[in-house]
Amino acid sequence: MKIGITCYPTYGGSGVVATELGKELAAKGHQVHFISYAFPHRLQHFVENVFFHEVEISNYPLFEHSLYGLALTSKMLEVIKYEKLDLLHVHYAIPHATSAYLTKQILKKENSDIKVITTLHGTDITLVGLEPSFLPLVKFSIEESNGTTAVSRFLKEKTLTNYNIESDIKVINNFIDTDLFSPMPNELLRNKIAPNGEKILIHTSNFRPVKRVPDTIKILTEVKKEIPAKLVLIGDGPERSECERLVREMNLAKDVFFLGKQDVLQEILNIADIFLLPSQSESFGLSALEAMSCGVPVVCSSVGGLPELVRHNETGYIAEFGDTSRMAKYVIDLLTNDKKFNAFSKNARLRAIEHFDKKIIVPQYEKYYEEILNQD
Ligand code: GMT
Repeated sequence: MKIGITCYPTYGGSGVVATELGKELAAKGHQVHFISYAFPHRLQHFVENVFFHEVEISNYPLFEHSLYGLALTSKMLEVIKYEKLDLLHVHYAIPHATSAYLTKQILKKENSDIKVITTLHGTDITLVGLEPSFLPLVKFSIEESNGTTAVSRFLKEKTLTNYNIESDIKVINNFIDTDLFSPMPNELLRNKIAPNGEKILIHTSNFRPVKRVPDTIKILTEVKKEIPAKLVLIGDGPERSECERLVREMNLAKDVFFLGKQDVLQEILNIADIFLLPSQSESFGLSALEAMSCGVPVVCSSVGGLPELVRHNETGYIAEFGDTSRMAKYVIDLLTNDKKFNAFSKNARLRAIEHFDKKIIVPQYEKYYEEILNQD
């Protein structure tokens, strides 16, 4: 099969899922063409059967604002025609699903067609898409896709109700390479962060307000009252400066490590005892799955798709969003009970392997592609 994949190429979860999917499909013999404004960061180097087509953005002086959606449409048209694609799979509805719709319409005028699948990831539905100016466009673009998938049951239900969508949505969960993200003790790195045997809490995100990163600092403060602990924060984004300010103000500079954007996440996740995800909104929580796959139990909020991923009292703990005291209690509970901690760690790893391994999920996409291609 020849598949075009459009995604945001940088650090967001949707781009990670799209790129890993493309790599897996290519390894299975499909030809994959990424169409985006930059080289997907998880692609890193040459991969057989994978091609990259960069969307060129015109600098014409009249266009004060970037015409990305239109430039993307032009590139989609070009790649579909010349590479003879069977299918276009776009990740994140805005503006990708709309560009794909426009591409389809132009092709129809030329007596040609392309099947479009849109995968909904999160904020395209729960945040940006709900803005009144975007809502009708997102609804239309989803309904005009030949197929739509959502990364959790929560996201499917949210889309059906909030947008009053008439077409069906298939749930295909996010996935992980459980061989790559696996338990690998790294005492050297661990000792650098926690030289006196302190426990290590970790959080990775894009530091957007929905992630509630300051809550991880509040949790650390509570935990430190009972157990010596450190907090490692990975990633970057709009709230990072505020978090750094908070850390200075609370005199925690020696206990909180801001590592910025990191490429080899699995190595750092492996030094952690607990992964924190206190988000206000989270359609799936890929970062939590990455931690679970490394055998790190998760303490998170009860929002969105997180309860579909994290099993309360089994692979981690779930608390009301914003209830940092309860989250801290859960962390202390786990970190002071070795037997329970080891069981949770084993359960977390097992859940990743049994339900979210790439070997289980990628064939679900392939099957769905066949289904859509065989539709009239
Ligand atoms: O939060 C991000 O880093 C990006 C964001 C997005 O909208 O692209 O992630 C969403 O997609 C991920 C991959 O499917 C999910 O694991 C995240 O839960 C989801 N983020 C939110 O819902 C806030």
